[in-house]
Amino acid sequence: MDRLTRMNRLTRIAAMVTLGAITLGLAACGGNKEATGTPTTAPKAATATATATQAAAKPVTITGSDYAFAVDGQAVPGVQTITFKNAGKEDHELQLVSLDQGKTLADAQKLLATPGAALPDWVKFNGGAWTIPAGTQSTMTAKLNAGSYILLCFVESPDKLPHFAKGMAGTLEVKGTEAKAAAPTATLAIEATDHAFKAPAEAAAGKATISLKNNGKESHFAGLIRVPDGVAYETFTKALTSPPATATPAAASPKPSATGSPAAAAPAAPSGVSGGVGAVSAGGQAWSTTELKAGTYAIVCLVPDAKGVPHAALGMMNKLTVK
Ligand SMILES: [Cu+2]
Repeated sequence: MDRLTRMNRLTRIAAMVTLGAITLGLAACGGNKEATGTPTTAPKAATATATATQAAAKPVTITGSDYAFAVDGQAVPGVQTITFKNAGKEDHELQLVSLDQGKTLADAQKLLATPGAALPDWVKFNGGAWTIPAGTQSTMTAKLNAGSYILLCFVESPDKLPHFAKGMAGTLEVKGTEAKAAAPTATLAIEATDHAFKAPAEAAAGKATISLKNNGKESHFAGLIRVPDGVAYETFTKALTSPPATATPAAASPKPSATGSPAAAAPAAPSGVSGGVGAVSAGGQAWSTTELKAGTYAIVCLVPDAKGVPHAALGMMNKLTVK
């Protein structure tokens, strides 16, 4: 439970804290006017050019390690699918963020200097690949405009430092000829409101294509966490949504046994994170594929409200049975 508690804690770190920690430049932001050939090109030739560009477009893979993002390939405007690989030893996620209204890193830093500030309209969450375990991979799909995006990992290390503060804050430049790819067909379609999920209660084991449509006014994500075999869903989710103040004594309560019982060494247990769709701003939609195995999962949103309470504790937590 300890890692889940940590995940819970990290969500209390508002997004503005994250953005303020980014030390990369956004000079290229919005400067991606791509030369797509001569404007006088006949429509027929333009189509041929677009086709050739798409055929030549290299699939985008973003690899997360401890602690950095490495981007391979070129993301283009339109429906873009990105493979996310976790090559590290810790859990990692890939969250896409953009700054609207001409805002820059300096604006984000000003936001950081205002503790407890509400998330402003100009910070947009564009979906992502929610947390996956070391050595695994997933995909994320989102409709992207040309421009500069920020890549973040909110996962917290045992030392309590979030990964974005350790180097997992990068950029993704989206440019070039718009892709004509269609949006994925979801096998697990989820809709979010403030604060509830409308989601299927069952899913088939294997590759799931998850869609998250945000019909709320706040930002939401849909993370999948597998409940450990032998643990009741209610027990698991209660621990997940318990405030750290109560979770900490509970976690510390088992007395260390003389034999060093593995049961007491919960922090070493897998967190159960199984992918899902990263945070999406109000009105947005994004997709992600992940592998599900038979068992019970919790679909959760751990985005904090204005008081720091994770949405899961407000009702954004659904049981999903996979068989
Ligand atoms: Cu939420």
